[in-house]
Amino acid sequence: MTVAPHDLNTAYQRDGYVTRLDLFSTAEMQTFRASFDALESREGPEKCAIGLQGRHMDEEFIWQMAADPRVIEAVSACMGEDVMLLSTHFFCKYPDPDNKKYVAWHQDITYWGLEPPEAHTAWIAVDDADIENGCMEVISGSHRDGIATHGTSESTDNLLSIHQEIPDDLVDSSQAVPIELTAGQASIHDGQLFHASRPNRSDRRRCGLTVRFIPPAARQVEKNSTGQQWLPILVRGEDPYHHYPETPAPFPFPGS
Ligand SMILES: O=C(O)CCC(=O)C(=O)O
Repeated sequence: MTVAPHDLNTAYQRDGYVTRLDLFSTAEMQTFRASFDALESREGPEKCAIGLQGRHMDEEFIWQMAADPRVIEAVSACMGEDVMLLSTHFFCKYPDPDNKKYVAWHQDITYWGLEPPEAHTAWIAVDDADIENGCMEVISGSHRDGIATHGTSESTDNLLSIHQEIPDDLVDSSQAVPIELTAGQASIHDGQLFHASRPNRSDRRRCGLTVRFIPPAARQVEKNSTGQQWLPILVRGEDPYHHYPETPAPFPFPGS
């Protein structure tokens, strides 16, 4: 991590996100990308677009990315000492000549069923992500304005699980900040931050691994949007709450 933990925390509290964290080297990313490419050939691009969720439990390379000490350290600098890995989810946007598939403005926390409503996401670039191929965009500081009532998009081209969206009149999209990353870099965003992404207008794939984290205090009070119970894994610090069944790490901790 190139930024001191204190500075990372200050920026995160203020803006609701931090970005361009240099986490994985080019060589490490080539290896991870090759593993993703192999998974993609087995599962097919349709599934890979948004259908690979929670696969850190059976694909070791995903666990290695998600639980890497550099990821956990950066996340911990943002959210605190006690960290549970909630889930992982690829957002893989393929070249989209019809300019259709997008992610609507939303706040993650509204559909995860957590109380208190706190979660944090590391978005790790598997491929370079830029404006042309539909990188994530955020509204800086929007995590401080509370939870917005979400509607449902008329279009099923909104890739989100239940097509949720913040209505246009609640988002000043002229203030959107593009989160451009090169492969191996990551951003971290607060679960209450407004974020979205536009269609992939390039001829390049744009794949990112989102890794979701919660503090142990956040218990599940409702099913999440895909109807599941979460099974988070403690990856740093202590869990004094025991809200969840103890779930062991599926593979050895990276670097152990
Ligand atoms: O990768 C994207 O385009 C959107 C990611 C996202 O919505 C999320 O991390 O919750």
